[in-house]
Amino acid sequence: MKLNLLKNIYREFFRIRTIEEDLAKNYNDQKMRCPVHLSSGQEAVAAVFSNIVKKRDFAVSTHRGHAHYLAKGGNLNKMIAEIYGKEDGCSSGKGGSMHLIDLDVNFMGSTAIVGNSMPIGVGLGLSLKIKKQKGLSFVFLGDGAVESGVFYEALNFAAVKKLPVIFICENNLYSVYSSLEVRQPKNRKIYKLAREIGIKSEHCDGMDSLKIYKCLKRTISETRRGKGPQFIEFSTYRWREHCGPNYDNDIGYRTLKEFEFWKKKDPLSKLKKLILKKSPGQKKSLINIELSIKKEVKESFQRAKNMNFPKKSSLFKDVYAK
Ligand SMILES: Cc1ncc(C[n+]2csc(CCOP(=O)(O)OP(=O)(O)O)c2C)c(N)n1
Ligand SMILES: [Mg+2]
Repeated sequence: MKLNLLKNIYREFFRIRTIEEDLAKNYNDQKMRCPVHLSSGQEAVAAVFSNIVKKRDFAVSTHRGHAHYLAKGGNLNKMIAEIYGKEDGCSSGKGGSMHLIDLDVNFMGSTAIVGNSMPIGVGLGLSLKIKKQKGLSFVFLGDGAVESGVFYEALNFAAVKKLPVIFICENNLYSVYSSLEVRQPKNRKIYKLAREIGIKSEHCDGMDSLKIYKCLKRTISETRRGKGPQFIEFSTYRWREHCGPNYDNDIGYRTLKEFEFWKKKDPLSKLKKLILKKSPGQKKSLINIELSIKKEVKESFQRAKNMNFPKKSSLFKDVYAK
């Protein structure tokens, strides 16, 4: 892979990681009053995705959607302001971390209801097909969403109508505190389930940027050429607690050994090592990338903290069901 592409992936990856970790650092100030589901540890798929997706493509996501919003080109200042509940937020400060949307870049929304964005993403795929427009619809989902009824409906409809939809399942082994073993039959693979529903489907290591790139690139180019929907299951792992800024390895639903096994796979440091091995002279350039991102993110937090809350008079604005 060309050095420039590797650096672009690194830039996006470092940016997402910095934002998630700064959210964690600032959360205990009690100024963000919405729940946050951080993706630290499992951001590699989003970082690579950002370097392949086109602006005209649609994307929808889940409660753990910061990385997807950013990777699709969502506005950082509006996301941080939203999480602080401020009027300049991408949902005018009324949605919080789990209701991100940026129509300027076709990020069509994330929702808190597990599985709920899948039919929206499929509907967007249908609209592209009916209007004969170029573009794809990307649906991000977690392994837990596979247990919702709408999973089958969404995949079935996309398969029958041969829609330009790509389902990206980030399997981080857990739904809240329940591991896959207690939720889904032993030895049943998620990607095989999708295949049985009638969608071309594969599994990929979600902790290796190069493998992710190859897999996404091939899949996306096939669907762009009209080959119908696809499903990719990426194996990955979240570092922090299900919801909130802390680590929760003390509460017993997963072992420290398991956590450390996955932590060692950190795809961000792996990518940095790869770039420096390929071209040791890049050290300074990577440091500069890191410094400018840290500055951008710091300013964004400062900006959000200084903003106004939505006015009382805007309470019923943008509300569709009264
Ligand atoms: C329909 C529905 N059921 C249950 C919940 C509670 N809930 C919130 S997040 C979550 C876990 C979902 O797991 P997964 O899809 O694997 O995503 P992850 O949190 O691992 O990213 C659950 C069960 C919900 N929000 N919506
Ligand atoms: Mg999960």
